[in-house]
Amino acid sequence: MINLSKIKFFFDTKGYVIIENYLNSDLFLKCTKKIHSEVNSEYSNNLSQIKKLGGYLTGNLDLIPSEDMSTIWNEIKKNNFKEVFKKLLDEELENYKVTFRGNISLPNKGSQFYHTDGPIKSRKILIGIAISDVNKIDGPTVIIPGSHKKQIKFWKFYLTKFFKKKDDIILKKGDIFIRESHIWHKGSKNKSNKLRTQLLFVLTKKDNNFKDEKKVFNKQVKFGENMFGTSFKEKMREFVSVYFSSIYFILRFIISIFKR
Ligand SMILES: O=C(O)CCC(=O)C(=O)O
Ligand SMILES: [Fe+2]
Repeated sequence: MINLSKIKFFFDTKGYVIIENYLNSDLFLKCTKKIHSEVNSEYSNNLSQIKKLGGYLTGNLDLIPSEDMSTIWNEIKKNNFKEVFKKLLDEELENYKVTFRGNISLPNKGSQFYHTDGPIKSRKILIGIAISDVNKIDGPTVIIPGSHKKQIKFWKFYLTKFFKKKDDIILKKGDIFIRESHIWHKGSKNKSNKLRTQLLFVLTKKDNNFKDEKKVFNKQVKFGENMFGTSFKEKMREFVSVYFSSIYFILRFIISIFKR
């Protein structure tokens, strides 16, 4: 039994929570096995295309979903997720729309700068699913607990970051990891020789124009760009961020001082 009050307290204080062994059905295991093998075969068969994607130099790429993600979403919902969501947010799950995504961190790469995935005012809830265990060497997501409580600029965040506690999100297959999108976090370096794949369900509040359209999926999962685009300008930006990271950092630091 999940202790809902305990996870609610954790979520409110830290801005994230892990619910252990939430998914363990045969259907979940079957889908994750399939996604796992598709990600691996895509990486070995299509590496030349993957190398062209924005995010490849950093080593953290987007996962473009297949229908299996929809099956996994149904498994989550079957497991009383409505109640968990209501407890955490005091809102109805039906009032949120879901987008399927994921993050693939490449072997010996994947280290990002700390960032948020959006401003506090456009609150989104992200549900990450480990499709295999994620230990310290596999490039876990790193979270700054409590940093969801107020909006803070890049320069201010980095000035105080060294004093802050960092939580590595270590996961076992089937754990779910729920977080606020505006919390400070990053993908850390994947020091293993395997791809680290995390599925992501992004929940956004439905607006008045919301229409429930049928989703069209790829036959199997694919890699997509992440954080950086694929244009020449974006490639240059990513190149500087990876190979001249201090220059990139200083520029971002200065720009953020003047940004409203
Ligand atoms: O892969 C991860 O652990 C985090 C990735 C991430 O935060 C992002 O791409 O925005
Ligand atoms: Fe992020």
